[in-house]
Amino acid sequence: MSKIETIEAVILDIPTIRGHVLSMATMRTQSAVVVRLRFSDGSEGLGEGTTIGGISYCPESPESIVSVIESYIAPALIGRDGDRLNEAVQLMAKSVKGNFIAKSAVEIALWDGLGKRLGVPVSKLFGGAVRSRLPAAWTLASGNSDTDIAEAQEMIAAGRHNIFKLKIGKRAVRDDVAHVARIKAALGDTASVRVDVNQAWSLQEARWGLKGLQEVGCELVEQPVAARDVQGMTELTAGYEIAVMADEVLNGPEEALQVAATRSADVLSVKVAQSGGLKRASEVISIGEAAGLGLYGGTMLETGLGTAAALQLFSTVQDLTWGTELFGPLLLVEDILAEPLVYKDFHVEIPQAAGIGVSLDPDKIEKFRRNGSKVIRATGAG
Ligand code: MUC
Ligand code: MG
Repeated sequence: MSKIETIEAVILDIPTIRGHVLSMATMRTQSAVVVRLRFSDGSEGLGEGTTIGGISYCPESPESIVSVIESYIAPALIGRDGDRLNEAVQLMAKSVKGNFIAKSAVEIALWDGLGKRLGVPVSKLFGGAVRSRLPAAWTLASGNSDTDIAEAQEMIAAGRHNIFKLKIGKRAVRDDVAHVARIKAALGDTASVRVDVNQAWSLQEARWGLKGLQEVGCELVEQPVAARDVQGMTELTAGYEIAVMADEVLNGPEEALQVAATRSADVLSVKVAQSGGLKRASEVISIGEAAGLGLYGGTMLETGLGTAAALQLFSTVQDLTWGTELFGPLLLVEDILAEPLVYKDFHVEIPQAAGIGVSLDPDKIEKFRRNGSKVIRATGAG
């Protein structure tokens, strides 16, 4: 038995390399919640739960993630057997509704601990990796077309990325389409260009948007309308050739099933945090595969820690049709890993060590720890 003895959660505020302009917020800092579980046999597990733009992306915030872990998840889990991972995950689900990112952070740490105790990478616990690296897209979101073009050209020349996701939805639809057209024309066939609207368009705006985007050679549009507008997403998916991807609507297998049943997307953006953990994300993948939908490895712009966890799962997927966007650590001025993830030849490599395969640099944790953000040593009844 490997009893869960302590659960610590800390917020790190890490500046981004440039402003990241999204339809709902401009990020200049990423606030990541890092979780550490300690077990009675001396083993440890690390996890991360991160959202985007404070609380503007979804109902969870860095502060709520810490508070839910401290006040509700830790008391429910402390004293439980970390080797009985499913039991711990079911207990979390029973004690906490929603709050998928908080639960995911702890669930990742449970998998990391289990993998380390067994001496195998987490990918093995999901049946084994089928590849050792994955394509990684980069997001162009400087807010300026010329800057975005220069940035994309540098990325291509450096062999880092040749798939680009453009963040749009802040300007008028016509201006956004012109912005995408300029970038696609400058990059030509050397790159794949996609967009993410982050729910900003009405259905009527989206009809114009999708028509314009497919005419200028954009391949995919992510969450063009509100997550709750299932009917609108179904109409857009059927009405245009451009691929439509579901993102914010997906909080795990339940919504994946709804997307499949309503044909309200061509592609699922699988996000570990948004799904509520690695296991639920794997269920989203299975539903997508069974329904014949395309799959994409999404990100919540995690540090190298959360990114490594996602890599473990995504490395086991047979056909990740649209690749991944696991570039989170590269958007940060400094990552927090002892050994950074390796990005080369337009791919990111899957860490091979036990657990999620990475360890933290303690100096970086100290450097970016939010002022007044204490290390939580939660205790509770066993
Ligand atoms: C999102 O909505 O997909 C992913 C990449 C990026 O730049 O923002 C995220 C969030
Ligand atoms: Mg998105």
